[in-house]
Amino acid sequence: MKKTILITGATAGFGRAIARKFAENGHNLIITGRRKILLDELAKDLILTHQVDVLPLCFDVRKLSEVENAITSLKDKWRSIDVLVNNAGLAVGLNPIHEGVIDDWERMIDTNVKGLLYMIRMVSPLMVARKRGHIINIGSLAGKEVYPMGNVYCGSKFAVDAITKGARIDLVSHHIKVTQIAPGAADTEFSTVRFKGDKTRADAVYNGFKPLSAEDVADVVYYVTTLPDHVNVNDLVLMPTAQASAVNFHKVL
Ligand code: NDP
Ligand code: 8X3
Repeated sequence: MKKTILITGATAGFGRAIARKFAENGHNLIITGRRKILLDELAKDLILTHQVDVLPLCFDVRKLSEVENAITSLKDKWRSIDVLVNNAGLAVGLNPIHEGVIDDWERMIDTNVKGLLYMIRMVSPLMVARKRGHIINIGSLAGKEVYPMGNVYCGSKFAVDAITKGARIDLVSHHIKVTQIAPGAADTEFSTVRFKGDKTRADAVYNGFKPLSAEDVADVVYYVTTLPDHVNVNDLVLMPTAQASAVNFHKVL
């Protein structure tokens, strides 16, 4: 069955790979992000390559009015969202808490927590009305374990963990699946964003071991949407084989 999949943060990393994976499998997509050129390029490519319908929506998940406008102005054809992948998110900075940069904290909390909530608040009523749907939140190992200087990023992902559980409880009677996928280290734009464009520092994070790729994560996100109607993956921690915990890696340097 052809589904409609809404993916936030589809201009890079996991989101882009998730969009490709669903398009390869013939599903229609609403893709979002702030970088319009990248969104439009991806939409064009997926339409041409996979003959699916793709609606690019450029907005910032931190801005409630933009989220509201994006969802309320969807034409009927696009309102039947079967899967919402709440992927947009970021870490900014890696400082001990007493040296934390308040603007970094606000960007993380506004994006990872409030942006995710805004999306759920706008999309879940459409699912409730149809008595079907699947919300997939991209959490993190950082939402399971706290690591040195992870303070606020970890806090934001622990919040995703709790919000996922709460949403599942509230939506169970409406036949809506709620899943968290919590990856460990993955090589995307994530570390470049965290280190504010310092590529050398970002690349060093992945030295000496094979991290997850965006495609690894996309495969798992796709998989959880292929299960029978009565089966849900509540929570899935996905790790590189060479990573045992937030701070334990087998590195060969
Ligand atoms: P990337 O930096 O590669 O991609 C992040 C995506 O989020 C981009 O498409 C970006 O789009 C979008 N985004 C960021 N801020 C906003 C915003 N305010 N409004 C709309 N879109 C936004 O990172 P990843 O793919 O690695 O990260 C995706 C998710 O996975 C995040 O939630 C991250 O926390 C989580 N994660 C990442 C891990 C990793 O090691 N890489 C591991 C575990 C979890 P644009 O800039 O165009 O707005
Ligand atoms: C990203 C993984 O361990 O860098 O969420 O926080 S980690």
